[in-house]
Amino acid sequence: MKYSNKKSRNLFKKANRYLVGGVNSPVRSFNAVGGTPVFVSSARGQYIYDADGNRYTDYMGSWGPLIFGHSDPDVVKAIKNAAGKGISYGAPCEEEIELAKLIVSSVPSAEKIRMTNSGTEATMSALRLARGYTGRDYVVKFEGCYHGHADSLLVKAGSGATTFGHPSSPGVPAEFVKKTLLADFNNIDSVKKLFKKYPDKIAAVILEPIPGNMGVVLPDDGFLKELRELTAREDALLIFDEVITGFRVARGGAQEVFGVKPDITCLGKIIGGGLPVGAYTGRKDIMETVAPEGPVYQAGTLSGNPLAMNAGLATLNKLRTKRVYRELGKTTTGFVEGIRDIIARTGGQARVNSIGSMFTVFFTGEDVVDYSSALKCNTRRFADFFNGLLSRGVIFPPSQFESVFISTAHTKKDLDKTLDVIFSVMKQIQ
Ligand code: KE4
Repeated sequence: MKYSNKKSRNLFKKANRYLVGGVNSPVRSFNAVGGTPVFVSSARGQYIYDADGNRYTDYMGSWGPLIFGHSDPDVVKAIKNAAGKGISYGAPCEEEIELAKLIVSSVPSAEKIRMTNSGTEATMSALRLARGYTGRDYVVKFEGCYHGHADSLLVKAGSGATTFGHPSSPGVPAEFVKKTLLADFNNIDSVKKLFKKYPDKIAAVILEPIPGNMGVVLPDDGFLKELRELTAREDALLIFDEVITGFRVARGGAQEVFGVKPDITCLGKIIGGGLPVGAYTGRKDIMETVAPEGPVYQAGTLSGNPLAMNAGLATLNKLRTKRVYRELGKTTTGFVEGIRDIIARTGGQARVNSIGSMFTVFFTGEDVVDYSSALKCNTRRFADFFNGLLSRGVIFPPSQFESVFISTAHTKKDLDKTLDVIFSVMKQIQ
C-alpha cells in the first residue's frame, strides 16, 4: 500500500487552528526534520499506528517513559483498576506511599521525596530547594543540558531549545538568568573557575549525569566524581537530573552506574509509566526544608494523582530485578553495533553514543563528547535519515539532539528489520 499521510496532514492543519504550532510540545512538530508530524491513533508494544493506518516501529518511546513499550498490559490494568476507584482525591492515598517507598529503596541518594506532575516541576523545585537550603542564589548548569522549561534553566538548554535554535529563550528576564552560570560538560575546570569567581555564592550544580538532550553524551571517567568532590568542598549541592536516566540505565539510575551520590535527584518519565509524574528526592535534612515541614514552598493540585501513582507502581514493580537491565543493555549493544557496522559499510559520516537502552546516531565525522561537538552535527543529514526511516515504517525522535530508546517490546526480528531499513537509508542519503 502506497504510503499516505493525508489524514495526518488534515489533522495537522486543523490542529494549527487551535494549538500553537499544531502541537503541545515543540519537538513533536517535526519542524527540525520537515514534513508533517504523524498523528497517532493507537499504540501497542513496539508499534504506533497513525491516523492513516500506517504502522511504525517506535523508537521515541514517548521520549523515555515507556521502557516496556506502549500499552503495557500490567500498566493498563493498573490504570483501569485505579480509575474505577476514583480519578483524583485532592487528599493523600496509600499508593503515594508505596511509590515513594519503591523509589527511596531504589535510588541511592533518595531518603525523602516529593511527587510533582512533570520533570520541569521537579527540577524547578529542586533549584528553589537548593537556594532555600543554602541561602545562596547562583546555580551552575551545563550548556546543552535540558532540565525542562523553568525560567532559570532555559539558558543554553538542549533538546527542543537547541533543536529550534533558541537555547536561551526570549521572555526570561536577564535578572533571572544572571544567577544561572554556565559550564561545559566534561570540563571540570570550567566549573572550578565559577566557584573561584563566585565564592560562597553558588547554591547548586545541576546536570544530566548522562546527557540525553545534546543527544546521548557520556561523562568522562571521573568527571561525576570530581563534581561530587568539588561541590562538597564548596558547600554547594549537587543535583542530578535523572528524568531520563532514572530507572532507565539502572534501577538506581546513573548514580548507581557511576557510584556517585548527589544531594538531590530529579526524576520523571519512567516513574509515571506514561502518565504525568515527576519527583525530586534527596537527603532527609535537605528535603525537610520543603513545605509543610519547612519554609520552601512547592505544591501541585494533581501531585500524587492515584492513576499516575498506580501506573508508576505497575512499571517500577516490573523493574525490580537487574535481569531486565542486563537484557535491555545486551539488546541495545547488539543493535548499536549493527548500526556502527552499517555506517562503516556505507562510508557514512556518523557516530553512535549509547549506554543502557538509550543511544543517539550523530551525523558527524568526529566523536561527540560534549555540547560543542554535538553542535557540529549535520542536522540536514539527520533530517534525511529520519525521513528515510519514517517512509519505511520506522520512527526515531525527530531531532538530532535527543535520545533513541529501546524497550522490552522490541524483538530481535524488529531490530534486525530496522537494521535493514537503516542500511537502505544510509546508502540512499550518502
Ligand atoms: P517534562 O517537564 O517534559 O516532563 O521534563 C522536563 C525534562 C527534565 N529533565 C530532562 C533530562 C528531560 O529530558 C526533560 C524532558 N525531556 C524532553 C525530551 N528530551 C521531553 C520531550 C518534550 O519536551 O516534548
